[in-house]
Amino acid sequence: MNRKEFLRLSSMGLASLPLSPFTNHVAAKPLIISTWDSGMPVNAAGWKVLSAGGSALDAVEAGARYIEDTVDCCVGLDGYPDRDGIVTLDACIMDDLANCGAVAGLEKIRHPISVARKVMEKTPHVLLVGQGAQQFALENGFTLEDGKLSPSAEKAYKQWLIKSEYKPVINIERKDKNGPFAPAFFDNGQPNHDTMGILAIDQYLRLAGAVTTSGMAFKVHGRVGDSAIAGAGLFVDREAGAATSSGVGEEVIRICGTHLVVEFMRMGLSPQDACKKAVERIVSRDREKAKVIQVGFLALGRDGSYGAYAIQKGFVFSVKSDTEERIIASPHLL
Ligand code: SD4
Repeated sequence: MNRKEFLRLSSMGLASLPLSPFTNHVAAKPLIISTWDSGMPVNAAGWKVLSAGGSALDAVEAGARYIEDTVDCCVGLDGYPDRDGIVTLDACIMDDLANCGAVAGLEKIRHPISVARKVMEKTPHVLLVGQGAQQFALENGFTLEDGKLSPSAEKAYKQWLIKSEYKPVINIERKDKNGPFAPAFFDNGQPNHDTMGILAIDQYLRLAGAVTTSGMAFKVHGRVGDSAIAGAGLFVDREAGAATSSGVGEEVIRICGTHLVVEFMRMGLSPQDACKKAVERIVSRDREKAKVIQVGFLALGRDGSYGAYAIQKGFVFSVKSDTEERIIASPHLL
C-alpha cells in the first residue's frame, strides 16, 4: 500500500483492516449469496470467478450477467414490462470502498449491470436514468436490442391488460404452491419476483454487491425502485458488511433499507438480526400495509457470516462457498 492510499484509508478508519492484494490477507472462505432459489446458478457463475482468485466485484457482475442472459426469466429484458408494455431495467453495483454505479429505467440493453459498472468506473456519477443511460450504454459499446417482449412476458401482460388493475403485489407466497421454498407465482406459472440481489466476499476479504431487475411488474412507466438506489436496494461497506433487498421497493426506499441493515451490523448485530430490525422498521411504520406486501433483506458480514429476514413467508436465498451450496428459507416476521 503506498503512502497516499494509506492516508486515504486511515482517514476512513480502514488502514488497519486487511486490504486486498496489497496486504495479501486471505479470507478463510470466499462466499457468494443471492436472493431467491434462482440465485443457485447465479452463484455458480460468480463462483467461477471467486474460485479462480477473482474479485468479489467481478463475481457479482458475472452472477448478474448470468441472470440477465437467462431466457424466460423474471430479470432483465425477458422480465415483465411496465403498464405501457415497455421493459425498463434498474441495476446497481457497489464495492466496499463506496464506489458505486447504477442505471434506472434503462430500455433495450441486455446487461444493465455492466452499464452500471461502467457508470461507476468511467464517470464521476453514480446513477444514470432513461434515455441518458441508454445513450451512455451505446457510447460504451453496448448493443441496442429490439425491445420485444418475451413470449411469457407478453402473455402475462395481455392477461394483465384485461383488468389493467394497478395493484402491484409481489413476492407473497401463494397458498396453492406449498413446496418448502415456493416463491410467489403468477397465474402463468412464472415467478412473480423480478429482482436478483447478489453479495460476495473474495479471498482478499473484499466485499461487493450487485442488483439487477426489471422492477415491479406493470409499474407506472418511469417508476424507479429500490434496486437502482445505493442505500436502498444495495449497500456495501468494508467495515460493516453488505446488504441487498427484494420486494416492494417503495417500502425499502422509505427506510433506506440496506443502509439501515449495514448500519445495524456496524453496531454489532448479526446479519440476520440486522435484517430483522430493518423488517421491523417497515412493519411498525404501517402494519396493515405490511400484511399484504413482501420485503426481504439479505446480508453478508465482513467475516463471511450471512443471514436474511423477510416480512412474510416465502423469501429464500442461495449460498455458495467451497463447503456449501444450498437454498435457505428466510425467517419472517408475520
Ligand atoms: C422493485 N425491489 O423494483 C424490486 C422488485 C423486486 O422481487 O424485488 N421483486 O421494487
